[in-house]
Amino acid sequence: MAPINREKSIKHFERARKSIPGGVNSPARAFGAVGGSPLIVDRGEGAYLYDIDGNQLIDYIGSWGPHILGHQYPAVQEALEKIIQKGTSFGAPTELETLLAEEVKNAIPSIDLVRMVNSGTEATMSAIRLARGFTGRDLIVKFAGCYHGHVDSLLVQAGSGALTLGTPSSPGIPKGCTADTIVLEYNDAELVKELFANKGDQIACVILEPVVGNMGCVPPEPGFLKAVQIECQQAGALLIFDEVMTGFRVAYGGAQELYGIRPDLTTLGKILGGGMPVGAYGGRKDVMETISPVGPVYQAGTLSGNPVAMACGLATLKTLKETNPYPALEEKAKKLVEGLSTASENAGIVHQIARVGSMFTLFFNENRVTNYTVSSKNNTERFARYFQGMLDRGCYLPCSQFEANFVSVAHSDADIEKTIQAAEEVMKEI
Ligand code: KE4
Repeated sequence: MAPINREKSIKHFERARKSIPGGVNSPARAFGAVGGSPLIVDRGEGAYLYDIDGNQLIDYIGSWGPHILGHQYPAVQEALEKIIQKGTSFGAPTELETLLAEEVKNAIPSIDLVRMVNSGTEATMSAIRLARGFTGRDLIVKFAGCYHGHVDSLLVQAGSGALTLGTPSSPGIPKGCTADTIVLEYNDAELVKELFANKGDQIACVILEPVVGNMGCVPPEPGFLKAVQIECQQAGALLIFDEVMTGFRVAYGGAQELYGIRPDLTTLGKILGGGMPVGAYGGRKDVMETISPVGPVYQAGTLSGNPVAMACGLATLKTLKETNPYPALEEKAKKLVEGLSTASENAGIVHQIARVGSMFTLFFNENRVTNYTVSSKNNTERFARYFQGMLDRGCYLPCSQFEANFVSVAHSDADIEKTIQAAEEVMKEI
């Protein structure tokens, strides 16, 4: 079959590289792991992206998570067209911020108070500072393979061995920024218990993705989240669920609704903004009242709670609450991953598939992926061939094996069928 025409994208990307580092405003979009130039997108409509070469692509990235309703969902567009008549930003409180905060509290009962920021990174950075300020402790714990944004203290790669004091995974981060960051293996409750036995009274918080999306989709093993929560509670450390990706995705109340765990703090983003730049952190009243101006822990933001972004997020959350698309999303995503798995099996391709609700990853790996040690053994060369083959058949997947795919309300049965058909062909040639 004829590959899609990428001529204008390739040409424009060369122009972009002359003004923007690597031609992108976020490295995740650069096709670094799959080769070639990224497609330059002209517009999104429903389940589709249209690039500047006029290709229609079934979109399984959804802007890396926000577009659970699909692109240009009518109620969201209407809310945006209405709010823009009033202006864009005032640097003063608006009613919309309160309305969205109330909707977050309604969706996520563990949140008593919530502060809006402008990205998931800002949310996790603020939550970490708050946990340290509230507990008076310095040590923080994260898990290899979990990504929480480009926060200095969280850009840490696990060294060898199980219990590792973090070493920065990027130049520009002083060792002091990560000296108090401990990195453990996800889904290993024994390591968590061992750490808390040794250092529990020094630990400010544990931050984790309750369903990991950033090493590919990795669900928590039974009992893991509860074990972490018990260790935190016994030691007086805070449990932070980073639900930037899972919030309003795997359930309206996020992974904490799905697994019945109430963290002390939750970070949010992506769907919360409906495609506009919004992040948030919230949780226990006594903890959140440590944040300025009520308490001494400082955090601020010029555009935090921006009315345009609030309107977009509020329309998105109201639609999700009123329409409850989750059962249908579950069925649609289940059908898709079953088709992808059958296509892989028919071609004799060793693979694993992990799915929680409408987020999933097809791994080219011989073993079930439960942590980063296993995920790091993914066959990334095969993934690159799979990605390009699917793209040439009009299916736009996340451009890394270490990401999650997202199904939206807008994906039709025909889109799912077309995707499965494409996989049937591609798996035979990779
Ligand atoms: P942002 O700062 O990119 O809004 O959010 C950071 C973040 C925090 N926590 C989790 C669980 C996240 O997944 C993210 C961001 N996710 C990546 C993709 N997996 C965003 C894509 C990108 O960096 O361009």
